[in-house]
Amino acid sequence: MPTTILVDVQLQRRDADEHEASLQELRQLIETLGWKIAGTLTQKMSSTTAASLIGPGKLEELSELVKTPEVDSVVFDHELTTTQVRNIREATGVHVYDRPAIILEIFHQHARTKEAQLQVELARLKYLAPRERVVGAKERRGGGRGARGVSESFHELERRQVRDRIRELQRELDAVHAEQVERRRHRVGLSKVAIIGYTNAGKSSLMRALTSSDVLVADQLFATLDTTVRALQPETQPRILVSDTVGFIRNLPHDLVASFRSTLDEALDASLLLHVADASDPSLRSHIQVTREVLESIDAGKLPSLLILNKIDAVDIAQQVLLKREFPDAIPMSALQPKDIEALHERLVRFFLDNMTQVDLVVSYGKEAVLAEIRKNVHVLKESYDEKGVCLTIKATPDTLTALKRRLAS
Ligand SMILES: Nc1nc2c(ncn2[C@@H]2O[C@H](COP(=O)(O)OP(=O)(O)OP(=O)(O)O)[C@@H](O)[C@H]2O)c(=O)[nH]1
Ligand SMILES: [Mg+2]
Repeated sequence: MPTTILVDVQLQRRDADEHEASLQELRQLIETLGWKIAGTLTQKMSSTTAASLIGPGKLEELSELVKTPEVDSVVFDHELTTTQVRNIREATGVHVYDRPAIILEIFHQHARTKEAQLQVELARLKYLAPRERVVGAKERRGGGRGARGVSESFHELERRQVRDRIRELQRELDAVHAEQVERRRHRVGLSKVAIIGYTNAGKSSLMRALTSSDVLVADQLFATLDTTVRALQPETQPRILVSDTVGFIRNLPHDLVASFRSTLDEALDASLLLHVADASDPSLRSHIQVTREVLESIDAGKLPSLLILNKIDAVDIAQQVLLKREFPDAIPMSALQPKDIEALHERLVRFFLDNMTQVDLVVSYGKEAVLAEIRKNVHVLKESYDEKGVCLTIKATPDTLTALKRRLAS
């Protein structure tokens, strides 16, 4: 089993509770990977050093610790620069990870679909390749005259290969995305709800319960990487589609956010966001904050959303009262409680009905495909025929109407 030493860098200016929560989360991330933590080295400091983050004395201490035979890496609870990774690796002789690198490793392990695999490879190349490459080139440099020139051309070659591969991955992903956009464009008239929130909040559990599906639920971080879409069950007229997405986490690597943007686009496309938060987690507030920030960063901050305080069964009554006062508009519930699911189901149906307006439209002959879709997915009140086509009176949300008009005009 890969075994690691955790380096806990405590900067004086950091909030103590926040720091403890973040460190605990990093432990959980490492466990999710299936790695063992052989020990923790704590370094309290007022400022970090540019060369190796921690001071030379601590670095020596760390080098001693990694001499334990089974230890093959060190993980820093702090983001490291390329130079720092290189220097620490040189001093210790083992792999060096920081928080973003660990998250990337998990995504790498968990990617199932072709798209997720492409996204992760792209993010890994962008984040890890520069670091690995610097180390690799240095190692090969070796002694002797002339060796330097050889390794540098190696370096150049690798750099070009990485660049080419990034371009190729980008092309493949663009093709996948174009296909998805096309598919979404055709899913006209559907009422869509997206489940989003911090990792391990219970999003997939909620998805399962609302749609009677068997998506993966696991007590680990980033169990879900791909977006799944299913119809709300029992089925409603019109149908409501629910999607489950990748979870958010503090300090999500930027390249990952960019790579997973398309996955989150599914959420952007929804009329309503179900923001799921784990009410029993002491870091509830910062989880809600991080989730809102990520939503802002992908321009989804303005979408209507319902805050779900999930796992309320694991919260004591006194705490529940406080939560109610602090989040008066939120829905306290448990994804594992059938009566809570029923109430949420009703609330979702009501949300769409309340947002619908009644309109008349004519579907000209020859647009049978659109007509079939309207009959399936839109609330039709009246239907008659005249020489222009089929005259319908429907009830639909503004989003649906816009999409429908676009399709009828094309
Ligand atoms: N007590 C309790 N546990 C819950 C509830 N909902 C979910 N869980 C548990 O929380 C853990 C995480 O659930 P998931 O549904 O996989 O969470 P997720 O948000 O999809 O997680 P990721 O996909 O990893 O981001 C599982 O062990 C669930 O059984 C709840 O209402 N109460
Ligand atoms: Mg999940």
